[in-house]
Amino acid sequence: MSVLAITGGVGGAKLAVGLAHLLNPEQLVFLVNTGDDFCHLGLHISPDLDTLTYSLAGHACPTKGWGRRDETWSFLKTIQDLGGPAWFQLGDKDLALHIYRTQLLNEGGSLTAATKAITKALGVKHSLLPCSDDRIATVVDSDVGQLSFQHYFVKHQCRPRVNGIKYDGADRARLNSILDLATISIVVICPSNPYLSVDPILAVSEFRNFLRNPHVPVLAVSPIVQGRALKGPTTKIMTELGHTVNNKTIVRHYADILTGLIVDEGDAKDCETIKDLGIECIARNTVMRTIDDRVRLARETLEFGKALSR
Ligand code: FO1
Repeated sequence: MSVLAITGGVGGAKLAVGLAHLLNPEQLVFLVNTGDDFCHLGLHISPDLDTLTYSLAGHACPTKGWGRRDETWSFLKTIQDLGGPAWFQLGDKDLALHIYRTQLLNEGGSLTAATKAITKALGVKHSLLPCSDDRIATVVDSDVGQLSFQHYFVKHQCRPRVNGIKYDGADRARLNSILDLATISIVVICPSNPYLSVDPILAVSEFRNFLRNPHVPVLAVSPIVQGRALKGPTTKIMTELGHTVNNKTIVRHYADILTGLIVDEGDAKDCETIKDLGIECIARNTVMRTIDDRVRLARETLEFGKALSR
């Protein structure tokens, strides 16, 4: 039996690394958001798959969280000099990955197969599965119109006001066929942005139906710490969608699938309210600054999951 970890970008990848330290590839599978994927300069870019790949391979840029460490920027500088688009920063090493993935896809391979080839080449032993090999595109309905994910997140730096978010293609997308749901004993929702990184995965109907299975505990590590998200636009989007930025909002957001929530120790007072809502709750230090933090929180998450499996 194995643990299935759902993750998006930077925030989720931190816990993912902790889980990968504790569980071997037969015990842990990653299901990764592809709603951020887009075609840029003719290249298929899969940011959340790449963030997780680089994080597990030890190549992630420690300051940005995305892209690679020790990067060079000749390509980007040159395309800027030529008058091309430089708003989406592609380092030279990162660029090679996008070119190679695009080549594999153009040869008829699936995103799953391309990811397998790339993760293997980078020495990643765990299985990183795109949530679907069918197209899913997160679209942000904002006060400046409909924006593709990367235009919202990078080009507009999350400034536009969000009125709604949709996941084009998710209703038709098939769950990754490599994933054998019968082997999953615990599901962990890593602390990624619920609206931008987790919901596209949950929008794949076959998967959301599976998560309603009462025999498989679904745990989430809250991305909210003492009334705010540690990183990214979660706080802003939650507010703009009319919600209070707290753990109760997280519980309500995942209400139909959630078994237990891990809140930060500073929010331990929330556990009583959350238990009254029928969701198990424990408080731990959910701020992951060091690798030891990531491994510790991963261990605490797995212990919580085992306790809920009994
Ligand atoms: N995020 C930015 O804020 N600015 C960038 O220029 C940028 C480039 C980039 C290149 C490759 C890649 O895999 C990710 C990149 N990201 C950038 C992050 C990306 O937009 C986000 O990681 C996800 O899509 C959201 O988690």
